[in-house]
Amino acid sequence: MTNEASVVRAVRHGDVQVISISNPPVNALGVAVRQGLKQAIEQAQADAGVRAVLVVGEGKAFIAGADIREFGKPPMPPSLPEVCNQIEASAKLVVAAIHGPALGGGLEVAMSAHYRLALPAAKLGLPEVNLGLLPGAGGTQRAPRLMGAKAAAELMLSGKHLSARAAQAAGLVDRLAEGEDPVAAGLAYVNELLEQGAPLRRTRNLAIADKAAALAELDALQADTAKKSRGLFSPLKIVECVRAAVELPFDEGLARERALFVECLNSPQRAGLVHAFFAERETAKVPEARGAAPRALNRVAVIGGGTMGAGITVAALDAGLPVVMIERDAESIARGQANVEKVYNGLIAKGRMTEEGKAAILARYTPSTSYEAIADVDLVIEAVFEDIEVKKAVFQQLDRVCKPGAVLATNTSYLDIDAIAGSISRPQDVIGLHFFSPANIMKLLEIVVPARVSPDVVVTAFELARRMKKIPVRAGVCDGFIGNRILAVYKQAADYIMEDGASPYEIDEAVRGFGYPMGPFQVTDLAGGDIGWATRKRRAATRDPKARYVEVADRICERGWFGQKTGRGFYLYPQGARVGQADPEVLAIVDAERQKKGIAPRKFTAEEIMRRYMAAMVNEGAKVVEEGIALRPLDVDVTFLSGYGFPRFRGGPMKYADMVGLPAILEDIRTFAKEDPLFWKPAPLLEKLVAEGKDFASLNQAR
Ligand code: 3H9
Repeated sequence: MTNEASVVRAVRHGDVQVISISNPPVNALGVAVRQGLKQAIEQAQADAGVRAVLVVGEGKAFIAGADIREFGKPPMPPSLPEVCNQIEASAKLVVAAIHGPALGGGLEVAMSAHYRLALPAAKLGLPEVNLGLLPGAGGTQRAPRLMGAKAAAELMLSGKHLSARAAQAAGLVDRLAEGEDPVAAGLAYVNELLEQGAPLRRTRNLAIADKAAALAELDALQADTAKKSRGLFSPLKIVECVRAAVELPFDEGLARERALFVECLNSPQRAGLVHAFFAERETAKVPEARGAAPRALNRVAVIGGGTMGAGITVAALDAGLPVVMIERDAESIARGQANVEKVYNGLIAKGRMTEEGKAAILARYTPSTSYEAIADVDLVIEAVFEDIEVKKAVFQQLDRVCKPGAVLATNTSYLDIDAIAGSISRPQDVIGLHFFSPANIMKLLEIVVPARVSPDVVVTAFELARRMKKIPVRAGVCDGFIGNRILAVYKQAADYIMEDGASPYEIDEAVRGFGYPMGPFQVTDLAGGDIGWATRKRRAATRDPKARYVEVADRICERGWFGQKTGRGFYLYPQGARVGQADPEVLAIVDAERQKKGIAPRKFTAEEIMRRYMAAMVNEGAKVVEEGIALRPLDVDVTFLSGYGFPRFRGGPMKYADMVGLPAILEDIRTFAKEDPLFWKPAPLLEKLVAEGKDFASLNQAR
């Protein structure tokens, strides 16, 4: 248990009281820190020998904000707004010296000080919006007074971090200093201010210039935010708070902020977003990380220069790694190189990269048609055609040329990695690295752990993810791993809903209404219907003949309608349009399929569609956890948040299920099972949790 004595220290340097916060890892403002700060400020007021106060953070951060772990628990005094007001009201000069992140409540503390100094590594921001919140300790009232209403609102709406220099230009910081020691730089600044007889400049007393213009700018921002915030609750509340800062006296503005903050705090979106924040940091905590260290990771190779191989190559180059790309012949490697260059040329066209920048990156890129060129690399990622025999042939080559200890990874999205590993002499070095397309952009990396892999190979894969700034999720071997396996099931549910009466357009609309950027049929059209068609044909022989099979997509593919690239799929894309139009011929195909099976179509509301869609997703998610394919429910959540467009404010499918309540989800599944008991088989884990009165969160402790 922390106590205020250890997390906040007050040390006199002459007549300056240095209050330092020491609450690793990021000096979050938990109850002990708030108590400690309050006490230290009170002591400084009472001590006649103290002329000024300097607030600093120890370690890497100034203060990263409120302690996010306290949200949703009963509030414990003093509140942060109270502490901020007390700092601002200090009768002695207060200066904040910022040398690292000063985020959210951390910046609110700094804005309550009378002056702010920033060192080069400072990062200032009000990122509460990312957690479904707004700055709730006076930030919405003080930031507009320091930097202007529009700039303050934009900072809060974007959640962006400003560098020391940018923060000074914006008016948040009064002085820049060199170095890394906030105490030394801070003391010099405090003494200078004392010498000058600088006034106690309280932010609350600063005026906002030209209120009419500020309000007009906020009107425009409000309209823009309403359009862009896609179902998010807190962005419009942020604009409302900044409006209050312009229109109302400071204390009334604070009261308004408090009321709206509490609304945000109590919203399910806050619970979902905070879950997402922590879940993304938990996924790297895997059993293999205990006791194993990563292998060397200085040079990598990518086998294959297609879309996936080129995307992975770019991701590795962007991470600063030298990359050898292997293709089978001169023509293919030229195409591979062109695929890589296309990415950088796109950046140059957008003005986000220079020709020199591109040349510097490509200096680390070596194209080759000879496997001998990868004899000394530390890690190889195979990204060739999705066929087990083709992949095994590549791994034979890798086994032959790679140095002992090289990590041999496959980017397969569903093939049996145990079988690939078993086909060579070093199964302990084989792992799955399932990137998502476009691999240089998409954050998710499924790290697929076969039975015989050595723990240090798993740890090396996580290290690669860290360097590539990917979000890694550990998955076990099965058809589709975590993401594609669950996707296949809810996609099937969507097909059933379609055949039973909803149009693909109604289903897509319901899914978008839930918060997804696109519905499942739009995704099929974007990815290309031929991909799923090929998979369905391959699996036809092994499909359970008793399982319901919807043929609509096959009828569409048989006509050569593969989606956007062919101008029509489930939707019509006239003249290469990116947004599809409803197609009466597709509806006729759906109708014909229904008639063939004797299905009388019925109406589905958006809510009914989503209940089925989500029940299918959650049920399969539970099976994936139960089988150990995902370590914890949170790994399923992160997979869908970062790889499948699941709305972040809902926290992921398993968090969503917890919020709806597992008994309700199970009841839905049992009801649907009356129509189709084969498809709607409740996951035993779900039944067990309901019987025990538990939720998925109870399984989220690191395993
Ligand atoms: C707020 O302030 C509300 C107020 O306006 C109003 C109040 C009334 N609390 O990210 P990392 C943990 S809302 C608790 O891996 P990095 C994190 O979970 C807050 N814990 O490091 C991890 O723990 P573990 C507004 C926190 O160097 C460890 O610290 N502030 C908090 O890549 C290291 O984190 C924000 O939204 C926290 N506030 O990045 C800032 N922050 O080791 C959120 C971090 O057990 N934080 N942890 O897994 C960040 O953006 C990044 O953590 C930061 C460091 C940039 C600071």
